[in-house]
Amino acid sequence: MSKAKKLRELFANEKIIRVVGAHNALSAKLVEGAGFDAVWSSGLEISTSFGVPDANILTMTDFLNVSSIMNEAVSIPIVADCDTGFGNSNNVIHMVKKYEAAGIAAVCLEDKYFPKVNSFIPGRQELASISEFVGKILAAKNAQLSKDFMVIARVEALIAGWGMDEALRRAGAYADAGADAILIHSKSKTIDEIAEFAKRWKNMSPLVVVPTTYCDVHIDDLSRINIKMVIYANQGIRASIKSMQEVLGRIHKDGTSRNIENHISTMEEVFCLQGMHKMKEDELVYSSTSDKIVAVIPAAGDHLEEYSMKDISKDIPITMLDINGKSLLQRQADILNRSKIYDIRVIGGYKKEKISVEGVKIIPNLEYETRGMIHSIMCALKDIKDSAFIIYGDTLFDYLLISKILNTRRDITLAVDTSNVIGDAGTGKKPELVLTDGPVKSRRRSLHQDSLHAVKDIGSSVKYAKDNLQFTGIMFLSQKGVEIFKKNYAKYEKEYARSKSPEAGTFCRMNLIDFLKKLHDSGYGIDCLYVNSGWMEIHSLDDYKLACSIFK
Ligand code: SPV
Ligand code: MG
Repeated sequence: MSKAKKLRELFANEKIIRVVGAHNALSAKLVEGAGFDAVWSSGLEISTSFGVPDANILTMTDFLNVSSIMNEAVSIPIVADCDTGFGNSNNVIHMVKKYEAAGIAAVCLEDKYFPKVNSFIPGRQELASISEFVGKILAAKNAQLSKDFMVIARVEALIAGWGMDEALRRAGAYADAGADAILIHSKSKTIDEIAEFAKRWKNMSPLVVVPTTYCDVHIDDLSRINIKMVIYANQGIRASIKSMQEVLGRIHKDGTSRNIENHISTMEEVFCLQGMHKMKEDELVYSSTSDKIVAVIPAAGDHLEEYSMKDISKDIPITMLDINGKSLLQRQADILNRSKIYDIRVIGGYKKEKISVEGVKIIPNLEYETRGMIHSIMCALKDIKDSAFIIYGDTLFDYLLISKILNTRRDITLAVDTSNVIGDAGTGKKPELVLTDGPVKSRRRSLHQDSLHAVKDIGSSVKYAKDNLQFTGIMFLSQKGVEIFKKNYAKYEKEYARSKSPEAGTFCRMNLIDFLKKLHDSGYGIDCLYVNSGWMEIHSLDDYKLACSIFK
């Protein structure tokens, strides 16, 4: 529905129409947000915002530009203050064409001489002749294309001191010429003048008022005397001037903005008004090229089995472990963001309510206590159609490792470490081992010409030996890789649901490495990217201390 039609419907409605003045997209949005019916594109406000007098100093194009910007920013109609029409009837014809084309619902013309001066400025308030102004109304109504576009005629006789009879005579002539409504303007301190006009007008056409000087009047009183539209023309800009002056004065005086912080809008409110959140949603939908990558971080389990971390990880999931002022998850997100990966989904279970990092989505896994990590991963992966990184929740890594693995572009790629595998000594977590078709001999310093090698075996069937490779907990899946994961997970789930074999129980406790082993055994190619630095896992207190010493 056009905005002009919307405004027509408001006029057809019983209720009084409430309109507020604005001068830019932001103030128009605030008018809409406060629940008003329409925006008054105020000549006074726009002139003030440009720092010039409200006296036809700005051009029609200046006013039209602002009106259009406001119109685009809100879904309620714009009623544009067009002063005297920016010249004679020729200018009015041009003006109506332009304003209507811009989607403005109504224009308001006042019966003063060009150049006008704001109605509240004493002295020169010169009225045009009735015939000249009637000519402008006729021109305007003739120029409009749609029947819904409205032309409001503004009577300035009371402002200019020409009396009630003259005001009524003029209003009658303008209504006869086709004006859709009459704005009867008054600078009286009380409603009496307007009430007398309204009484003698006998509702011949809808009346519009601007209660700036008679601000005591209540909307119900205006309704009672048959006013159809009320325009609070300038209260918005006056509020912002006062508020900005107070805040700026205080910052200047105090030498800090601390004291006014609670009296000003939050940055979040600013972003809301910009439409930032909608933009972010759109970005996810429309900027998802084939290059889009989602990071999935399983972090549902507790770390209580590791004795040295028992006290530290009792109240928080390991992903929220504080590493010198930033959580582990935040440090992961920072590196991923640097690699242009913004869609990060962490699977939470144990103490999941404690997980909070801006921009990171939390996906709950309620079965984390009874099921293995692959189920956690699938909680997130099931909704993903793009490529995905899978990264263990207790793993830290650097930017280079992520860029390297991104360049591989295989379907399933694991980052595996070629340096000496940290053994299964004492309480340490068992390393997840991999055998590849490449050189396996560990070395401190290495240069791999081709650092991608196919998996020959993986998981618990690989015997621990010094020169085996260790899975880092960082894996990349292409779109096809994600599909392979989803398809096979669903297949195994079905198989185990039907079978009574002891393997059914192992499916429940299946970890990522077991799942990879099954994929490998079923013939899927899994590639390993050789790395020998750039990552660490935080499993024990020593690991934690080491991480804290790295991130100063
Ligand atoms: C405006 O807002 O520009 C008006 C209303 O024309 S008034 O300032 O009251 O004249
Ligand atoms: Mg004005």
